Amino acid sequence: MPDDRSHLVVVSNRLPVDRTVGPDGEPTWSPSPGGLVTALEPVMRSAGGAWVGWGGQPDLGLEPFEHDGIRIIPIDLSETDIERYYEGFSNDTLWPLYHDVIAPPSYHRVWWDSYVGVNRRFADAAIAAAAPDATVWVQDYQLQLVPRMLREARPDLTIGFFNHIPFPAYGIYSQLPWRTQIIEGLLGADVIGFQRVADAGNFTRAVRRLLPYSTKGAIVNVPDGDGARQVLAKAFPISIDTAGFEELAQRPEVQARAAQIRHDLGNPAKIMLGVDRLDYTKGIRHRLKAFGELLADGRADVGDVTLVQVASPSRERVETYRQLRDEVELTVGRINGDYGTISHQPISYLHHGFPREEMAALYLAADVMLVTALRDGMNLVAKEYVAARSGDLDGVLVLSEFAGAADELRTAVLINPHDIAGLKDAISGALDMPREERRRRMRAMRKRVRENDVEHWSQTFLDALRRVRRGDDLSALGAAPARRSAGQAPAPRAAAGAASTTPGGARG
Ligand code: GDG
Repeated sequence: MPDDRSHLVVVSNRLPVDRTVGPDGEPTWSPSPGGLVTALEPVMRSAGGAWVGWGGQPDLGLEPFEHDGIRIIPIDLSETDIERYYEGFSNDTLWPLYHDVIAPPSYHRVWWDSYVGVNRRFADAAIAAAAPDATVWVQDYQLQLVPRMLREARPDLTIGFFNHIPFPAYGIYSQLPWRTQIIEGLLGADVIGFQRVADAGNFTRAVRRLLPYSTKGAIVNVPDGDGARQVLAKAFPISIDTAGFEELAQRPEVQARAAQIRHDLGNPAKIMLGVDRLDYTKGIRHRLKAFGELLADGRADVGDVTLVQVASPSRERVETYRQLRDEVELTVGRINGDYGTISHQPISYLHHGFPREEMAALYLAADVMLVTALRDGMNLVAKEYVAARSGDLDGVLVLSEFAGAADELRTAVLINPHDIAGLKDAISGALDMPREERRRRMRAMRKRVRENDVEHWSQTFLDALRRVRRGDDLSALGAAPARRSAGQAPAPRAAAGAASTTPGGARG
């Protein structure tokens, strides 16, 4: 029997494809939208890899299959798994906790038990799919226990983990009843990637607080047999298929569509755009509040400025998300009722997803892009907007400093979304910004998004993984001077063969 195991296996909660059943009752699979898929698909296709993930619906009972050059290995989730592991522990415990408790996290032991069990199933599938000495790249907060499970079963594997969302400061992280198990799960990896330098720092600080392992800069020394192995915990800011997006935005039909959108909105002088999953981390309410006040103050006029808000449906069975939808739609209704005219609505609100071409046309039509996240791992929308505007070097990006993208897109109009007065001034300034300044800012951002595209991101990560595994000198990869909180002692947790803790050092 031929060995169909793969040398590169990606493990993520969702498969990169969505299942739809046609009128003839036959299921078909199409690429699914979303940050992670956008990011990894090109790498996987070129490597002929396997992708382990859930198909998005309960109890599908599917066998592995091939799709567009990628071997798809579906994991079955029952209704109970979805409630406890996915909607519960992943999206109602970890998601709010890791986004700085913007919404209160719920802690339930049955959810945790389900998280452990489902992580085990993903790990087992990856173990079966991986060829000897293969590389397994685990994605995101839903699967933080998988790296250790893989290492215990298959020490031959090279294991990477990438966290797409922020990693919170220890004062917040420490709420988690299972905080040590999660850290131990992650430390099964050779490389743990984060979006921002600050996230990686928060992680290594959590390691020092919870385990008697030494750290040196980005390196964590994890006991392994009689010795220790080095784990690299470092920022690898994710990006987009920049060239693909630039090409899309240059297509004549997409440009024509952008002009049509402006026309259909009643030719306002300025179009502002928000594109988000309908999620409380994205700061949609803050954005609406600022815009509503600008209209109330007479600093924006309904005939002149239109806000297009795309709010893609998300996690609709989680109560916090239902409440958010109600609040957002109430606010949109109020603003449109208060300031709308027969010919103009201040807000064009769209609670559904769009094809990529339409997204690109929206980016091209938007004079001002509003990214007002209260906390966001990266925010690919910000980078897509920049790539779409590479051709005309026009448009203004208003970007929250709480989004990972703010570390790279320094010439955006950076805002604190909690500061409504400051946000109003920033929006007002963006609407009035002179052409030359718009060009200057966009040009600098274009340079950055071209240099760090998704291919660069994945190659840098996979290269770091190879180097750690080979035991290379890691100083070039971020083994900066040791850091430890003043007077901070590691938790007295015995671990046989644990390396000594980092001596003295800077602040935490
Ligand atoms: C997580 C982290 C991190 C959205 N609506 C439609 C659509 N999209 C696409 C966007 C963009 C992606 O989905 C959203 O990515 P974001 O990065 O903005 O946000 P999350 O979904 O929260 O992603 C985030 C990301 O992972 C990657 O690491 O940046 O911080 O939270 O690509 O364009 N695409 C289409 N139609 C839509 O209606 N075609």
